[in-house]
Amino acid sequence: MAVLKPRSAECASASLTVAGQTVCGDKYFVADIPEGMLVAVVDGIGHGEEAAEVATQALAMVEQYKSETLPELASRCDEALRGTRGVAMALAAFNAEDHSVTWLGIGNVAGRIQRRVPSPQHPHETLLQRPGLIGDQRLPRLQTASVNINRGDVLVLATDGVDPGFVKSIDTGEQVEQIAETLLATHSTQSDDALVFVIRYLG
Ligand SMILES: [Mn+2]
Repeated sequence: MAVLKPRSAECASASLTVAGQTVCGDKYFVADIPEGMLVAVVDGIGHGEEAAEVATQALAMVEQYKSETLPELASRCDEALRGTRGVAMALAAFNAEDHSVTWLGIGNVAGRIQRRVPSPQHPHETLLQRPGLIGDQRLPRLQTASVNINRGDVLVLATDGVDPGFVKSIDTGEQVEQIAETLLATHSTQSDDALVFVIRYLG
């Protein structure tokens, strides 16, 4: 079974804590899974300790149930977070066997696949963000989408402390650390916690 070795992907993140708070309520998780790699970005609703706590709780569930399908995983998180303030969440699972990414978004975490070489067959892709909240009773129907991914393509997940215009500023020629730092520096709204997670696929 093909597995994404560390050298098959490059990852970097950058985050910003909103002024007046000491902890960031936006967090990420990344781990190997049998078919490749799983990435999660969550935005704990609100700011400060309580937001950070619910984000940590969500990612603990992601870690525990990382081998399940994305809708199952999101449902597990939703059940565990009932009664909390909830999180927005994006999940992306890389499959190194068929070179695909399956992803799912609930609430305001944006996702973008920026092609190294875009073409009519392989355009840039934007994650469908379903309205809603993980931890809410009224979770929308959990629908995943799958897209192919090619060597050198860059996937970015960003919380809503980052202006959606960030998608126009992704330079796939830069180092992943530099992409993350640049997007945060040029597109953070400054009125919310902000987190950017960047992966370059090298499978
Ligand atoms: Mn936010």
